[in-house]
Amino acid sequence: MSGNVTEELDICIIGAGFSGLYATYRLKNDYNVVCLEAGSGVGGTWFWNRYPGARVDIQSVEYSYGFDEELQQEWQWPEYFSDQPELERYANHVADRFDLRGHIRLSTVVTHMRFDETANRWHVHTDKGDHFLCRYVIAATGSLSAANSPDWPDRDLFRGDIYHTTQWPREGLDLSGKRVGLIGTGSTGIQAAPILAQQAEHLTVFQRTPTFSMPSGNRPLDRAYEREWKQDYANRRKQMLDTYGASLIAYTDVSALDCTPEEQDRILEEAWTSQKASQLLVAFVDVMTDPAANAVVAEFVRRKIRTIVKDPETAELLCPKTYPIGGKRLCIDNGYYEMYNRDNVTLVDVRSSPIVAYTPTGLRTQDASYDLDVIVTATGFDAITGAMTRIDIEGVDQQKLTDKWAHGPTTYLGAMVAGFPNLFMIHGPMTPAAQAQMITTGEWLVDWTAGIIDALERDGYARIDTTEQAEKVWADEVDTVSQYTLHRQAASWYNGKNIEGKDTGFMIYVAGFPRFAQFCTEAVANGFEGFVRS
Ligand code: N01
Repeated sequence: MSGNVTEELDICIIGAGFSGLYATYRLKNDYNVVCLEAGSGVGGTWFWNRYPGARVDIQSVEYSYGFDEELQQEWQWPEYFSDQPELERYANHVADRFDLRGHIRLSTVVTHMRFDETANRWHVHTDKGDHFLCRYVIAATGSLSAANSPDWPDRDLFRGDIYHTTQWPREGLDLSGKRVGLIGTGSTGIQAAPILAQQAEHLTVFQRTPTFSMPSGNRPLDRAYEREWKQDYANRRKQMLDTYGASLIAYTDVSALDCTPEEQDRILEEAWTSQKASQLLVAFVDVMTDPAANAVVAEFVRRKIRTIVKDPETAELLCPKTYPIGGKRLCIDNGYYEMYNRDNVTLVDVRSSPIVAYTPTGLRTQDASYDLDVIVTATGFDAITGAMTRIDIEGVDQQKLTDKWAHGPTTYLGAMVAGFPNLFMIHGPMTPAAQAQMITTGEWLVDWTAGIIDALERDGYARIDTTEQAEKVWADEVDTVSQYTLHRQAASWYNGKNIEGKDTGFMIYVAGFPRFAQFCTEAVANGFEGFVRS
């Protein structure tokens, strides 16, 4: 933690993804702000995830910024669900349009941070040798930014190339004539697979857990629809924040259990073809709360899989049967199940016979070896906590964040951790995170955080912290609401069970964004309840 201070700042923002960019915009005129970004470009998730097929699963008129009326009126999305290049272009446009670049330091990884209790300053160090002294740190580090690459032995022996989906080469890959192995069938693997199958000589998909997916229905954005949407944009943004997932999909009061089988089928068929991701999960009011209602929807998807996939054995292997639909995040796809009807695609079950090692020519499972030229690991993320715990963070009394979170994150409102003053997280652990549309809720969270900093400045405080008691109250709320849903019944990145040995408990707030925002707003309105200012 040594070295001379290279720069003094009011606020250090970590991450130039969509929340970090907006935080930079929101704070740059009132404070001396620097935004540190590990990537060589802005966009966060949409900078790193450039694998074939990367595309958002929320309509772009929603999944975009609302802070500037001219921007939201002028920007035209070519497609209903934007692909990665378009989202990266948008992030760059925003950085240029709002003069953010002067504040952003690219290719700069924050390595360690230490809080100086006497001066109430954070010392922030980077891999470039910077040593910033800051009054506040805002970690806009993302929920899904720390890649998870299982460490099977003998990786060095493999003579081909290995790519995690977050490390896809910018110039793309020529896969013609190649035998490609894809490990992982979450949202990422499911998006990439159909395109890899088109490009490669052969695609072998290694599946540990089958995933529920529905067709995305992506299409060119209808200009009349866009015009109509934009006529009432500001109001629509407000309405979005009043919905569970900050998205204007069609919610219902109808219980699956009050419908006849024919009615259930009609409603689910509409949801399946709705061209709105997640619509299946809200087709009935009780999909995520009542196991019997959930089973109706899950069985509907399994019937779809069995109808689409011609080989019965492959179809059966693709049918998820061990957890509720929605327990893991519902995927959207562009021809994923149909892909298994191609002659050049093989599905391998690595649940019954796990991958044990790389070999010089591919991969070995417990029972067989597979010859491959390229291995793609779509094995997800050390989610929610990983981006923070990969930074060496030391708070008061030299306590390390990794020690404090050894058995799971503790936070107050997902924003602060007791003993780590003046450090705010955006979309931190125990927030709705990806349960709610992350650009709009990210703007909301940045505004709420900036409001706290503004109030501290106005009222002459130098330090804000939270307490273990407040963390406990919030943990109880997060835990209590999760008991009413079926989310806990799946091993996923929501509870850290996607990674062997990760011990976190349930890390997402699943009672919806409006209730979450109400807690945040009321805490501040009630004299900074749960916070300690000094
Ligand atoms: O990651 P995942 P992801 N051996 O954790 C498998 C968002 N997103 O990158 O299910 C074998 O979901 C793992 O198996 P299992 C979205 O929020 C959005 O796909 O743990 N397999 C699983 O199949 C999403 O939820 C969009 O048994 C192993 C896969 O790898 C989140 O990002 C697009 C393994 C990982 O799936 C994460 O999605 C993409 C092992 N040792 C992502 N370890 C859209 O907007 C892991 N796996 C559309």
